[in-house]
Amino acid sequence: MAERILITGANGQLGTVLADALIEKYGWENVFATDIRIPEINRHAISILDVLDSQKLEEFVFDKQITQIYHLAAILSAKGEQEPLKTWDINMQAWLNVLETSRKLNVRKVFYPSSIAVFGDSAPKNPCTQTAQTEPTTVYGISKVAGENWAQYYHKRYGLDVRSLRYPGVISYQSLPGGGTTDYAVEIYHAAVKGQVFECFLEENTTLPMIYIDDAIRATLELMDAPTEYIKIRTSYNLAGVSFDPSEIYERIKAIYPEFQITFKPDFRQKIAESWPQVMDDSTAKADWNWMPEYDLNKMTSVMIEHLKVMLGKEKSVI
Ligand code: AKB
Repeated sequence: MAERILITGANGQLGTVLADALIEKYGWENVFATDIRIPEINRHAISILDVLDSQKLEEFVFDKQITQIYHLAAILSAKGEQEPLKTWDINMQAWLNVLETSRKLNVRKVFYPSSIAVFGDSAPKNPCTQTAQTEPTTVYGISKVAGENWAQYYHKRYGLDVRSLRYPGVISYQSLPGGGTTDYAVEIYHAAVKGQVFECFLEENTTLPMIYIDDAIRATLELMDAPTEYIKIRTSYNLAGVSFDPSEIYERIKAIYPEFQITFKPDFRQKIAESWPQVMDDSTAKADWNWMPEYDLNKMTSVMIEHLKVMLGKEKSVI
């Protein structure tokens, strides 16, 4: 039987690109990219689906004979702090609806995106190990820890094949992220290509783990394709790409745009960033399902700038 894929939150930074990758792998007729609204640029024929409505979700999964769910809908760390209880409701209830629907309708595989935000001040910063204590400081982080534990519960109790990654900040050119603490590392490239001065909301020496979108998507597909017996962690796997601070990414971009300028105006996101790990230890993912990142800061910067030049109309496509 062919795989039939449901993506929730498909308009988001990860969903936009993951939908392309899944369509390429499984065919457009087998991939259902959904969100709560149709975006201005409708890349994948988005269908409207509010995962908070469990009945609608069940009908959708049943009607379309869904076999795999990628549940990406969530409110991120910085935005979540504006409305903590609403964030908890959305992040948790949607996830419980996905788990329950998957159990009832025998969905074969479920993907849950977790985050470095599950860690707080009690975890080691460099490197942060797979089993480090999870004592998050944000409501987003609290919801992700709870979500990981629910994933493991559904796996142990019902045999549901739920797999999960703790993503670092994702760097992509296809869309702007929204509401995260790591967003500066995408916005800085936009400012450089547009010839603007960049005002950074983190201090210059705030090191955070990041990952280029191609690595993030490949990790997701490789995890989901791995034989079941390889998957030993049923909460969530630490994932690493590249770690840097604002001054390092600025210096890298300045090598390409010597006129580029940055100023620093840290806001409430500084505290969130300081509570997170600086470097992730992803040796368990490497050992269990052969994960290996490909992008370092240099390679990522070149690719980001080449793509953004084309997207922002600064250059004709050579890609
Ligand atoms: C955020 O900054 O909230 C996200 C994340 C690290 O999960 N990018």
